[in-house]
Amino acid sequence: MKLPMNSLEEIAHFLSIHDDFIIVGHEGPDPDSLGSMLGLFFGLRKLGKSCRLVSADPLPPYLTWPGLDQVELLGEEFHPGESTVIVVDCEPSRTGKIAAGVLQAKRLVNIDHHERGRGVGQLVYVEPAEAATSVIIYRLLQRLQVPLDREIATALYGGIVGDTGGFRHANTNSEVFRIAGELLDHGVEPAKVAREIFSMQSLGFLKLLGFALSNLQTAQDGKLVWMAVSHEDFQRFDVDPEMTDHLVSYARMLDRAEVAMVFREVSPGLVRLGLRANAVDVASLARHFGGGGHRLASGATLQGDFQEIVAQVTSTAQRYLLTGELNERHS
Ligand SMILES: [Mn+2]
Repeated sequence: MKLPMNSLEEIAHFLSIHDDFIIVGHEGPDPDSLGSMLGLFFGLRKLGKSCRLVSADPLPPYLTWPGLDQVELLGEEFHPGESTVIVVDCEPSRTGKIAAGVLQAKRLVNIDHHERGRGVGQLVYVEPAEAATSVIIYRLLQRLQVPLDREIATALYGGIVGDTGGFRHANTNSEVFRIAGELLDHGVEPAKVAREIFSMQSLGFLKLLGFALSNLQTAQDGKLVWMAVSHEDFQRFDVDPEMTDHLVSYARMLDRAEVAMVFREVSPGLVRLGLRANAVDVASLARHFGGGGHRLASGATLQGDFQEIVAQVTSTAQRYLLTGELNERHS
């Protein structure tokens, strides 16, 4: 079902007639969230607007894109005052500790590319057909006639590289390459961007990865593969669990894998489930456990005993792979 949505033209017009913005992305910011925030930030600044960047969670330490130092880290105390809040790459409720403040905004704009959940705001543009929110921001800046520069191009290119897995995921299309090509013409250093996103791993993470891989589990002849890392494991390797959502990209390397899952106990009893698939719709699996996301890349957060959650989810996933059916929502 298609919910009412504004046109990009309407979003552009709205941004052009307002002057004071706060841009926020999702909790646990990733390259597309940050790339969208920064691209829009520099673009609106070029139009003479005043603009702030706010995140509820710390930024990935390995990214060195221009403008990241401008991001303010705020929590429950966040209040937008008179500013227009623009939420990018998620729905407003997914902005973490600042969500209550975000939802109090007098004017709220929501720009996203996740499967339509609840786009919320005076203006909503949610287009799941787009590979990255950074692509939507690119189109928006074009409509606003903002010329590209190195700052904007690096941010948007980084966002696209992040969400396409370095132009490898199913969302990679010719349009993505055309836009990326144009961004490269504005001073982006592609090798540096890719290395920062994919290859800057700490020694602790690589050792944790070795541990997690050596305990990899499979079912149905390897069609289903999963990795489970407890809170204790994260502590033992001295790794911040919130910075490890890319573990799933290693699990999915298994040759036969159709669905890959990673369970991370980020704090005692709080489990983040990451799901990836080559063709199977894992968004519905994620929704079954109270989460959401894209058809081939989704996730959920669950609470309870770690081993019980792993057992419950893997058995549901096995049944889902076999029958395509999900039982009633577990509580
Ligand atoms: Mn995204």
